[in-house]
Amino acid sequence: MRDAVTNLIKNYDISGRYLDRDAMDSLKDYFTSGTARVAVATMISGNAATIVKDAGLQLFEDVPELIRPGGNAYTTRRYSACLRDMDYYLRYASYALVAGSMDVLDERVLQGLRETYNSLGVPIGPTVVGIQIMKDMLKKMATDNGVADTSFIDEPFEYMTRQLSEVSV
Ligand SMILES: CCC1=C(C)/C(=C/C2=NC(=C\c3[nH]c(/C=C4\NC(=O)[C@H](C)[C@H]4CC)c(C)c3CCC(=O)O)/C(CCC(=O)O)=C2C)NC1=O
Repeated sequence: MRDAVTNLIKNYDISGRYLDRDAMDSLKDYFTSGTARVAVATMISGNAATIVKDAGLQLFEDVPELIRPGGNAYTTRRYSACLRDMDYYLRYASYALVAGSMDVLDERVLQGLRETYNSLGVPIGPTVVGIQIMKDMLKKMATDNGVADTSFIDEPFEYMTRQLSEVSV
């Protein structure tokens, strides 16, 4: 599992180069956004249960067939499994935000996930809707808490969305 700094060092080490101007720029970006990354991760930790619950309610309002008979989140067991998955996405997104790297998502969340979902009939489209709802809630919360530029929050949520949606060839 790597973060923005170890990723960069690894790339330079492979070609035996000293850190150059580009490296310094990207390190500077990472450290400059560090305070905001930690602030958002703290916000996530303190509000995770509420974010997951509210995002779930919003998702089931947007896609009500999920919790009707025949829907994949129908029955208490599957409803809870769905919210638990949302909680995984949120928690790992907070790790990826702090790390400034999507590596942890590849390693711990996304590997084999599409295959699992496909074999259990968990629909990807609505899962992505749930991920996007959490992203939007979080960005609003960050703005309300004085985080000036919330664009970095997009990255892990967009990354999971892209990886989940990717059509296999
Ligand atoms: C930390 C990494 C990690 C992830 C991501 C993960 C996901 C994950 N979600 C699962 C199931 C599931 N996932 C869902 C999720 C949903 N159903 C819907 O209709 C919604 C669209 C969606 C919620 C947004 C449901 C309902 C199940 C249970 C399906 C079943 O057993 O029939 C399963 C199958 C095993 C189980 O039930 O626990 C896995 C492995 N597990 C992990 O360890």
